[in-house]
Amino acid sequence: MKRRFLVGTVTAITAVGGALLPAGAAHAIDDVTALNRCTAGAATSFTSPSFAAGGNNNTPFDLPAQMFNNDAFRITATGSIAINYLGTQKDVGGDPTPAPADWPLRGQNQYMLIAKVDRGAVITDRGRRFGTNEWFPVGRNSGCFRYVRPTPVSDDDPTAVLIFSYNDPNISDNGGFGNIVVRQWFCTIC
Ligand SMILES: [Ca+2]
Repeated sequence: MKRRFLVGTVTAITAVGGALLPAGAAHAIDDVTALNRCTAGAATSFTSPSFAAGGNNNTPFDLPAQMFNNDAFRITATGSIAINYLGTQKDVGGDPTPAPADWPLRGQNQYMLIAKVDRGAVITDRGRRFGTNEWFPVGRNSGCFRYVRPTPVSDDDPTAVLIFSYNDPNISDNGGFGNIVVRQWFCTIC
């Protein structure tokens, strides 16, 4: 799958990444390079338009240039959802109360925006690893995180999608939507 390499910004992004690479860079070095570009606030390789993630369902987002090993991401969100039929509003950042064990993401803010990947895993800026289909915290700002994947994107193992939901044990009585923007920094050594 060569689709990414048709994107015009790749050359410029690679040059920025290369400048950050020390001599003799090995595979592991690139792990922090895309992440460094994210952390430094460098120009993104891709920024999505704002899109809605409904409070009462799971919303998939398919990256147009796919998700490659060592890509970095940062997701921001605004707005609020209704978390019950009474219409009680909760910001996408959720409540500071940690969610109990039977909620989708134990120990994180109740009702916050959460996400998962259907292939591969993510490692947050705090070093926490969330595997395939494990919800990870997003809220108003996910911070920079790295996507990892042991096998390349191929027809046999196609691209991953990000899936958004909310840290609520029952999303079926929810309403409204959060507004999401996904930022992506392409790996230089994928
Ligand atoms: Ca609910």
